[in-house]
Amino acid sequence: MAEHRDDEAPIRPYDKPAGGWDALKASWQALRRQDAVLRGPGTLLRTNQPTGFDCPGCAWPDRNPHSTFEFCENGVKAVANESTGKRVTAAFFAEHPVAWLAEQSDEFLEAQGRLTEPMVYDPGSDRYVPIGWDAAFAKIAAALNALASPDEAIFYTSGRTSNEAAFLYQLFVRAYGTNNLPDCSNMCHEPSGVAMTEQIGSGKGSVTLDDFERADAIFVFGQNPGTNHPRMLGELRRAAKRGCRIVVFNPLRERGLERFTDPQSPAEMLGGGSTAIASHYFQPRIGGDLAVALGMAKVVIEHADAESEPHATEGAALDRAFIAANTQGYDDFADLVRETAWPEIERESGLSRVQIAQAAQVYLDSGATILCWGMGITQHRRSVATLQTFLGLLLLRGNIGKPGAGPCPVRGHSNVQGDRTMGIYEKPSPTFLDRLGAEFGFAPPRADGFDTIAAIEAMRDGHGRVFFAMGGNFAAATPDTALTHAALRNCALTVQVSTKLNRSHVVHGREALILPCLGRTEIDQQAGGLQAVTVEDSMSMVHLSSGMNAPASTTLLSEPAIVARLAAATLPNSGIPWLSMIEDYDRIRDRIARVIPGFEDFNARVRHPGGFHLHHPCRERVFPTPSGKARFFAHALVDRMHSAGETVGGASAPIDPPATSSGPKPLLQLMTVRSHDQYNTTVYGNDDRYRGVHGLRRVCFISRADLDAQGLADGEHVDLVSVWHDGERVAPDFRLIAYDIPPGCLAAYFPETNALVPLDHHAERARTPASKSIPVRLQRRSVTA
Ligand SMILES: Nc1nc2c(c(=O)[nH]1)N[C@H]1C(S)=C(S)[C@@H](COP(=O)(O)OP(=O)(O)OC[C@H]3O[C@@H](n4cnc5c(=O)[nH]c(N)nc54)[C@H](O)[C@@H]3O)O[C@H]1N2
Ligand SMILES: Nc1nc2c(c(=O)[nH]1)N[C@H]1C(S)=C(S)[C@@H](COP(=O)(O)OP(=O)(O)OC[C@H]3O[C@@H](n4cnc5c(=O)[nH]c(N)nc54)[C@H](O)[C@@H]3O)O[C@H]1N2
Ligand SMILES: [Mo]
Repeated sequence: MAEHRDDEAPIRPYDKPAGGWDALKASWQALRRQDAVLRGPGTLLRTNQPTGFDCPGCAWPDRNPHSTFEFCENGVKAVANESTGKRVTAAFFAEHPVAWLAEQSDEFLEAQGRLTEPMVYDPGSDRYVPIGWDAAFAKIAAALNALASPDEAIFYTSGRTSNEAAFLYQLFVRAYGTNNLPDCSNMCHEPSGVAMTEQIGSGKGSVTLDDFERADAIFVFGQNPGTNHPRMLGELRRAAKRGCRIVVFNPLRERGLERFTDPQSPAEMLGGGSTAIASHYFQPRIGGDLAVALGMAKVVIEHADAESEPHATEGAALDRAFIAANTQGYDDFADLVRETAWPEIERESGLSRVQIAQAAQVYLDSGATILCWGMGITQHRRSVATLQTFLGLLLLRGNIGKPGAGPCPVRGHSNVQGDRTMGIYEKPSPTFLDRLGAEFGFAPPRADGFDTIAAIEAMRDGHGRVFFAMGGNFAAATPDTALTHAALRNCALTVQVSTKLNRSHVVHGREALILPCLGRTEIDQQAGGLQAVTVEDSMSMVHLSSGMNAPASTTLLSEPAIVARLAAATLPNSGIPWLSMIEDYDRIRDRIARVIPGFEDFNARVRHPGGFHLHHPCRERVFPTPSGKARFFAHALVDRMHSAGETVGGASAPIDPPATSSGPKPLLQLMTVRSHDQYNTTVYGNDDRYRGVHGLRRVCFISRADLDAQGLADGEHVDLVSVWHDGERVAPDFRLIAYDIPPGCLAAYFPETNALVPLDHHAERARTPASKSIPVRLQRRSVTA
């Protein structure tokens, strides 16, 4: 990439609040870059409105469906990128061989604009060439029907797919005969689902935006909303203004969690004011959160043990009535917490006892507490244990099923939660399969399918032979890049349903197809008239989304139409009325209403302004676990079975790094995070404004102490080398930035660093790649740029 001279100062600490005029300016630039200026503002005014489309940015809910447009810089970037005026045509593909495209950056591929017609790979010329839709579907159908078993096919989903497309897609996949439905959730909030389902009987967060107005304290663990959920800052700002305590745990001081100027507030914008967000900001070590939660629980239980009248409720440390009536496992949890020693907690968390006691005091003083988390918690080896300890902390004081309180996993993709609700899941429940089979008159397969990691292994080993992706960018989002690319290339056929060109089109199987589809912002016209789709946000609100831009090309099909036509071609005798269902999406919704509990009378209810809230039993303190109670889980801080070989990162560390290959310097722990100018694998630009980085992405944040200890200098270039039992992996040439980050910890951006994440380094039980705890050493580059 282009290197900057020092006088251009690529590193310029940002001393302003998040948001403000800079956010407006960045949005305007994003629109201009995409030639989206003319259509942009009109398009934006319809974002997250009752008659518009759901923002393809993130899954944070909309405050008020009747309010005016809620501004969000990164929502603007997402919309601008989709409604770009640029086009990738057949002429573009004729000009550029795939080998050449493969050498271009992710940013270049994205910047070419919207895909316009179906293309098929021609090995003779090493180019993508046009193919008609019918021929494309016939080709995929033939490949699927030629497999020895349906389990040799893999059907990935990214979380932008609408409920209607997702429902049809999983129906097709199961009617075809497999549960191989990995999705982006496998790399994202899977541990949240695993932890909470076992613990409270539901994998979804229980809070709504109303609760944000009523909480006394909000804890934010491992999340960077200033960049990834900007509209959440509006909520946190309102809460802070009314005196709610906001306690942040993050190894980095993320600006959005410190100070925010709300672009919605004329007073702040014109008066140059801002609002302090966090009342308390703690910087634990990467992977230190299990220790933090155990430490906070220890303070709470110590208070309870010292109470003279343990049955008094007013001001009591524990909600004993709730614990007795609604939970099980308290005694074991409390014993474990009492046994866990402070020196151990301090060492693993990287925080002092005094700091943890401060946080615990906020918790004890609060009558209603929300606990939010993001990828800083889930993408670790022991994320399920950490989350179950978070939930235990909430249960201690009855902070679930009461106003202003509860767990709040902050989801990523705008419909990732809805896709799961619709059955995009490799481990479907028997009840779901029974209902699906009964509605459509077939016997769904019962064996669990592949998750993302198993899918990569299957392709590598030759028993995953057809890979079909409904959106996303599998080749760039997944871990262990070299291995994953080889696995994809090992497929007989890869198919990508996409809006934009990306890495997954140039890392392909022996045969390959690109199927371009409509985006959220676009008009979806079917035989039965204009169609709307539905989505479910991070707080279980289901609502309509209807595009209003003209499609990027007249050849595009909607995702539901692509699924239906592929299904009709592949399964001509299924008896399922695929093509009739897509004439009018109400017909799909009628089926959803009959198969999925909570969607009764779907078509009528979703047409109420703002949609409807899916019932969450835990809000009424009904816990659909086998025992009917919420469960405490006692997870020891140091997993003694696995602790012998630990060298970095304590509780979330790898279990068996080699003793010899790391040399004399201790390994550091790398977290891979998003910059302000990217949407997952889509790189909008090379700035990370709030962290003070300009024009660079290959950077690595490091503490001064580690620079000294490693004998390296600020600005020096290194290779990042991850150290694992099966060998080393290298990501070359990162510029070191001296930064306020705890010693032993490093941060760099993904996807550039995905090459470093070993496929078998993942969350226990949930199997989410441990992309936030990669053991690395730094290798000085002999020639620095
Ligand atoms: N603009 C924009 N919006 C997005 C996305 C995007 O890429 N761009 N992606 C979408 C998706 S799919 C998702 S899942 C979400 C992701 O949103 P986030 O969950 O905010 O994702 P990350 O950028 O990975 O940030 C993780 C944060 O956790 C911190 N962290 C890392 N390790 C630890 C740890 O061990 N402990 C603690 N306490 N903190 C830690 C990091 O410093 C960082 O602040 O955003 C969604 N929204
Ligand atoms: N190291 C590391 N790796 C990570 C993460 C991390 O923090 N660190 N985060 C993980 C997380 S949380 C997630 S969710 C995954 C994301 O994994 P994915 O969801 O697979 O990746 P995205 O980058 O969101 O996908 C972008 C592509 O989606 C396509 N697209 C956009 N809109 C649409 C649409 O409306 N329809 C269709 N069909 N296609 C569309 C475009 O072609 C675009 O190129 O990455 C994971 N990978
Ligand atoms: Mo995600």
